[in-house]
Parts: sequence; structure tokens; C-alpha cells
Amino acid sequence: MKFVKSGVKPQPTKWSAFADELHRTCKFDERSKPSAKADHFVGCGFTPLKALAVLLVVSTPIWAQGEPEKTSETAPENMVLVPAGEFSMGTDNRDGSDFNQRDNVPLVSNDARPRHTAKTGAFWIDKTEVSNAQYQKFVAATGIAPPPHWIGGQIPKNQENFPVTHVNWFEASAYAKWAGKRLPTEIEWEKAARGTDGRNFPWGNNYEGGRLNGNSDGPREVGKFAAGASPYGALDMAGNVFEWTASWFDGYPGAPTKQPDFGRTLKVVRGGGWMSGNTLSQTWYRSVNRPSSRIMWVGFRCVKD
Ligand SMILES: [Ca+2]
Repeated sequence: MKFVKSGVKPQPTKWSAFADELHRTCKFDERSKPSAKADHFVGCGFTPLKALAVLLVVSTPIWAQGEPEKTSETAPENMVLVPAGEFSMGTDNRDGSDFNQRDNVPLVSNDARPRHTAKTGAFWIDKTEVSNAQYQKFVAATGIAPPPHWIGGQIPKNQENFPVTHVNWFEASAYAKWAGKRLPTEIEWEKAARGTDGRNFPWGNNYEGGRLNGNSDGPREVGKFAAGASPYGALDMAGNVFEWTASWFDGYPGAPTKQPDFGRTLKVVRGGGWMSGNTLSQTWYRSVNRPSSRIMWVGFRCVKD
């Protein structure tokens, strides 16, 4: 493992331990009942006390190295503000949405129903997906394993600004924590993508192929499609790569269907990927993957309170 900061002894095992602890304490029991908590999509058994205990162990050496930079309370770099308030979440439209993904296996259901009112506080969200170059800093600073497709631990040639992929939910969560951020809940992600008027795409109600990287042969540089910006200025909320959220896959309030995988089994990924077309790229569309999966079209972005 190569460390870029001279004179600083790396602490490779401690952030790896963080990711391992997160994995170990995250009970994704397929037989467990869906949570009845108000925040019905979040939680992994990683209680605040456990998180604090692990952070106390792992944080000091990293912070002592001066990484990551502390973001200010206003306008963190490369983040956009999503104001507090209600918005229209989900859909009542079944057209084109009669399948979903369960680890890429089609399901017969529309799990984004019904349209309902949801609410968030104010938060910052990354303007773009996390890039390979950004993730490389995390790898270099912590010693966590690089994505498996980085041959020799190096970013593929000329893909520094491509979205990082092949990182599982635990690694994405660890990156977010290291960066002083967190993964967005599904509710936050959808609001950041569609604003308050219930639109189907970040830019409006109709699919426009020139506004996103979809139906293509691979990822593109993050933030390349400025015309695809969401109402708050977030880019690539449709297309390029799907994005991990903090949320478990569960039914919305009043959901007309009940999936066997509802509960603490699968994490929701959002936004469609470079291979996706109209349907999966919609702001309300829910796809899912097992949290341990590393997938070539799944990346992530972070939020900050
Ligand atoms: Ca995306």
C-alpha cells in the first residue's frame, strides 16, 4: 500500500476495522420484520454508542494527520444546499415501473408507490458523485482496500474524475464518515433529485437523453451533464452511476404491495446508471442491492448537515 503523506505513519488497520465493525454489526436478516420506526428506512444496528466507541478509537490518528479538511458550516466545497421542508415523494404511476431490482433480479412490483408527502431538514449534498480521485485520497489516508478493479491499486488510466464504483455500502459509509459527512437517506436523496414539485427527472417531467449519461457504454466524468442539474444544482442525479443511500429497502406508508425483501435485507440505490434508460433514471425509482455487493454501475455521494 502506498501512502502519500511523508512523515506520517499510516493507520491502515483502524479504518478497515471501522468498515469491518460496521459490516459485523449490520444485521441484514431477511426474516426480520420491517422497522416501525418513523425513519423507516434507516438503521443497521450500529447504535450511536457503538459508533461513538469506534470513532473514538479510529478518529484521532486520522484527524491528527489533518485529513479530511474540516468543512465550514456554510457552503462546504462542492456541495449544494437542499432546504428544509416537505416534498412529493414516490409515484402512483405504474407505467413502465412494473419491475424492480433485487440484486439485479427483476421483481414484479412497483415499490415506489404511493406518492406521498415526505419531509427533510436542511442539508448539504455533494454536487457530484464521489470520484475515483476523491476515493483515492481515502484509500491513501486510511489503508482501506482500493476498489478491486483498480489494477495494482491504481485508478484506471484517465478515469480520475470518473465516479468511483465497485465499493460496497460499508466502504461508502466509511468514506462518508472519514470525510465528515454521511450517506443520504433515501428521502433526502429523492428530494435533492426532484425538488418539491414531484417531477420525474431532475430537469422536468420528460426523459431527455442529452441531459444525462444513460443508455451508454460506461461511466463518464462526474458533473459533465450540467443541463441535467436538479432544482438544487446537484448533477448526475439521473444516470452515470446508481448511488448508495443509507436506507434499507422497505415499503412506503400505505404501500399497495409487500415485498419479501422489505426490511433489513437490501439497501436502496438511486438514480439509474450509465446503462439505464428512461424508467430506472426517474427521480422516484427505487433499485436495491445487498450492502456487501460491489457493482460496476453503483457509486455514491455524501450529505452533510
Ligand atoms: Ca448518478
